[in-house]
Amino acid sequence: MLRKPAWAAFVIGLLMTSGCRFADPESTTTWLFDPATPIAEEVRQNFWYTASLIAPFLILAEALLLYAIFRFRNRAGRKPAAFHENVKLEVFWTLVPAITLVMIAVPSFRLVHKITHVPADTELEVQVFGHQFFWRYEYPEYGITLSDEPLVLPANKKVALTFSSVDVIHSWWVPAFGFKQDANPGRVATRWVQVKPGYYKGQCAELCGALHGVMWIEVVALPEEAFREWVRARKRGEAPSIEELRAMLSGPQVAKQED
Ligand SMILES: [Cu+2]
Repeated sequence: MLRKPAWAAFVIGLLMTSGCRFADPESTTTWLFDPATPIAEEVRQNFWYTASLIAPFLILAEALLLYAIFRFRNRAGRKPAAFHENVKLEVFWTLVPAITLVMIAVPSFRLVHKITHVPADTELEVQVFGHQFFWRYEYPEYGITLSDEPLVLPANKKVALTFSSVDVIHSWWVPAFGFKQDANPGRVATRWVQVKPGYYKGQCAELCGALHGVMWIEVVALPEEAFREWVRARKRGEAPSIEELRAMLSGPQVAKQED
């Protein structure tokens, strides 16, 4: 049985992990519940695939452990078993996990390759810079800069994102996009997204200083026409608020796509 402090830690842990999602309806979106990109969909598939391959080992090992504890427990007059080696059994329990690991590794590496290799047909590039303690986004094509503002993306289009930092290491993490990318000073990493229309939340995932905890990330993926409208507004020097951006999400464009 768990002792009191262990129970307390267990319950607090449960509350903390559930709080991550359920305490705040506006909380960070996740790859498991609301994957927003093809990559995130595949990450979720890969998770269930891997979990289903691993689960039998967990269940079998725990069942055998319980069986051994009860079946072979010490009783008066019992002698401990004294046999050594069982080649057949050892070959079996080496080969089966080895094959399983290969079955997990092959699709996992394929997926990592897909995440890290930007397809040739991206339609836009956005440069992401980490700052203590906000994010800056540059759209070289449009001459637009967003500082400490939500990232605005064209929905359903492939967009290349480059990550870098002007000071310390940050990490750009919108869980619903299925990847987490460090933003390193002096280095550029490239990833890509193709986001469903919507509003997504994330957070800096690399402890970067005193205000790391408030280094939120907000992304609004606008349908094509709304995105063009936003670009025009931005070029006129306007800066639509997050409320206005989210209102643009529920325009006729979105309704059309849901048909
Ligand atoms: Cu940071």
